[in-house]
Formats: sequence, C-alpha cells, structure tokens
Amino acid sequence: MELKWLLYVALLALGTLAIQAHDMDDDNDGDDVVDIEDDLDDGIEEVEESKPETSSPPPTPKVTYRAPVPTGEVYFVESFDKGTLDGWILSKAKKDDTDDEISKYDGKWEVQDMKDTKLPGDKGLVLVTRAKHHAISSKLSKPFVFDTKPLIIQYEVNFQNGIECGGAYVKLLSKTPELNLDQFHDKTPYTIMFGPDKCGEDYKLHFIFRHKNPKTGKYEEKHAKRPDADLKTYFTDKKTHLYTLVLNPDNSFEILVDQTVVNSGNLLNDMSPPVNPPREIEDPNDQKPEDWDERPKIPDPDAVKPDDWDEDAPAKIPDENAVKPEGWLDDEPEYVADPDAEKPEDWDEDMDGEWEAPQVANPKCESAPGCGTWQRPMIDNPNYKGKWKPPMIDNVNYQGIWKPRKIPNPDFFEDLEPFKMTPFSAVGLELWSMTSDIFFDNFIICTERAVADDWANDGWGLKKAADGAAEEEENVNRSPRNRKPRKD
Ligand SMILES: [Ca+2]
Repeated sequence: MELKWLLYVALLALGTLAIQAHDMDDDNDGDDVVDIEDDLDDGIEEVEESKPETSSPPPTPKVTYRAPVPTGEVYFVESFDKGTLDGWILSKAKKDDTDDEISKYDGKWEVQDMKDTKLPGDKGLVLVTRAKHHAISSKLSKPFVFDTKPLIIQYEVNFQNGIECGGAYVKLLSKTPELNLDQFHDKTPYTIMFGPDKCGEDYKLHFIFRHKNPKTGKYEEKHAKRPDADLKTYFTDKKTHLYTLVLNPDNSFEILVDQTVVNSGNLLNDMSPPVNPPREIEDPNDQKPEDWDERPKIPDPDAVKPDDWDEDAPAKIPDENAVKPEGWLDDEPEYVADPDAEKPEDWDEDMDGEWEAPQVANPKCESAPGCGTWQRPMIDNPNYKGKWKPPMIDNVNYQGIWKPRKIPNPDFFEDLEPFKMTPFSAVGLELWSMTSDIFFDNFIICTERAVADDWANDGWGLKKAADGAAEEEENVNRSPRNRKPRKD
C-alpha cells in the first residue's frame, strides 16, 4: 500500500513538473499535460535505462528535475542544483591540537549527483574523503537575530556508504567581529550545533546550543536530552533523511526526522547542564558535628545473654540415625595396585628407586555401596545457636543523615529567555568521518514552518517520491507475470 501511495505522490509531484515545464514552453500542445501518467511512466523508465548499460548516449529524460524555490522569507537556502560551490568557503585553517599530518582541513567537498539518483540534475554537497578534517561554510543572506519569530533549520543527509564513525551535523556560526570563514575550525564559536553523528553503536542526533552566562559573560554548551526514538535506521538505510530543528520564542523546541517529531522539550527544563543554576547550594564550609548520631538502630544495651545459650554448640553433627548400607566392604581399600601393570624393562632401581604398580580403583568396590571405613553423614545441629548478639532497637538519639546547610548560590542567575541566543551569520559543516561520500542537500534557515515544509516537499519529498516510484517499477518488473518486453 505504501509503495502505491508513494507512486501516487511521485505522479503528482512529477505531474506538477510536467505542468511547469509546459507553462514555460509555449510551443507545446495541451496533450502532454492531459496524458501525465503515460509521460511519467516513460520518464521514469528512461531514467532507469540511462544507466550506462550500453555505450550509446543516455536519452534525455522527459521529466526534467527543477530546483526548489523558497516560498517565503529565508535567511539561507541552498539546493546545490546550480552545480557549483559558489557562495561556499573552504576553510584553510589548521587544527592546532593534532599532528601536522592530519591537522589541515584538507578534506574534499564536491557538488555531485547522488549515486543511483532517480532525479538527474538534483545535485548535493558531498563530503568526498575519509579520515580527513573537512570544513566548509557559507554566509547567510542576513544575520539571524533571535527575537519574536521561531528559528527553523532544516537539511537533508544521505549516508551513501553507510557510516562507520563520523558526523553530519551543522553549526550555526555566531556573529562575532572575529568570524572569518576562511579560517573556520573546530573552535570557531557557534550558536547552535544540530544534526546526526555516529560512532560505534552510538547513534546521536545533536542539538547543542551555547548559552551566555549573563553574570560572567562566559559561554557554556547546553545539550538536549537524548531522544527516546531509535535512530539507527536513519544512519544505515542509505536513504535521504530530512533533519529539522524548530526553536520557538517560548523556549520550546522540536527535532524532526522526515517530518516526524523524534525529540522535543523546553530550553529551560530539558537541557543538560540546565540553563539556570540552582538558587541555593550546600554550604561547602559546613561540617558534620563530631557527636552527630546517624545510627537509626542500636544494639539493646539492656539485653542479657540467656543462661542456656550455648555458643560452643557445633553447626553440624554426625547423623546418629544413619545406618551403614548393606554390603559395605569395610576391609577393602578404595584403590589397589594395578595387577596388570608391569615394571618397564629400562627401570633402574638405583636411579629410579623401587618400582611400584600405579593405583587403580578397586574393582571389588564397583558392585558394592562403598569400601573402607564407613562414616556417618553430617547434618545440621538443632541445638546450634552461634554467637549471642543483643537485639537491635530504635536509637532514641538518632538525628538523621547529616547534610550541609543550604546557602544562597553566589553564582545564581535566572535567564528566562534562553531562546534569545547569540545571533548567527553563517552556516558551517566542520566534520571528520571514517566513511566517505556523505551527501547533503537542501539547506534552509527560515522562521515559518510553512516555508520549511514547502521547501521539504519540493526537495526531499521529490527525492522520496522518485525513489518510491523507482522501487515500485522494480517490483513490477521483478514479478514474472508483469514483465514488460524491453523497448529496444
Ligand atoms: Ca539538490
């Protein structure tokens, strides 16, 4: 059912494209638009067949991909469909705390089609190299100032080769006089870090913001709690996933993957460490008085050991009721010298001592209940009492577990508007990955949910629909009853 639905979406989406293409082409007659479904079927087949199976040049697909266009105010959009890195700045910085060999940000970025793309022309930004530092960034059309409107940051990631250990998160770089995208590196101040990150079996979806302490002016990272949702498939299924962070002026936030909420909360309650420090703290100078009694129970001082309490009675005694089993061979040893053993010929009595046959289990004992001296089995002694201890009673002097007294926190402050973060003026990717070919696409930073949703429908939605239609096509072809004759 889902594939059918996807196909339907694909038809709709691609149909829209066909109509748009028609609008742009005045010479076209109306028949093409009416017969959308046939055109589409052809279009998708031709895309399929454009894989380099033969040496002839691939046919031009009828359905041409069209880059998405934002439908409202945006601070940043990038679809990479112009095919260049225009507007992006590669970092020339070095990491100062690592070996010279790997300290350079010399990882490669390229604008490419996705591998096995179903939408030729839909390009994205690809982190090409493995085991290198990558840093690239781009300026917003205007700095984002946190005021009365929400912040929405959204983009697509496809781990085309899966991901062993590496990140695909973005950093929204703080607007500071020192910000120099040419020298973007791991310590460049950011306002928000958001997106997927994975190492080993740890699948993360970061949302971190840097909060300015209003008392000290120092910044501290605040991390969103981990999502309850299982994130693994987003990293392993090699599909394109859409990551969205929505931050609202009332301090609430939502994190979505593929337009489904996977984490949500409030900047005041759900970040770690908390934005606001506690109002009171324990007095570090307070000390527990020496006579403070923390014992809830004590041994009864008035108790006396009863006269008949025998501390020496053993825990176990021989069972006097036990009877020696019938047929017990008291005079037979359990082991005897092996009658079949022979002294080795090279045995030297002077060197090796007197030869003795090795011991073996006495064959006579095999059919008897036992051999040798019979002993009574041991049982628990009913008269055993052990060491006498006085019973425990409530301690009338108990004062409870001591705690230092509370004092006002000298570092206390209260910021009720953590949403009002440091303005940011650029978006950056500063990443290390042990797996190559991470595909990024369709970045958008805006303030209206509808604008982000439209952008998603025209970008990520189209990718998903095209993939769905191609999957459906494959399934149909795979079924022998429906196998179509090849065109050529
Ligand atoms: Ca694109």
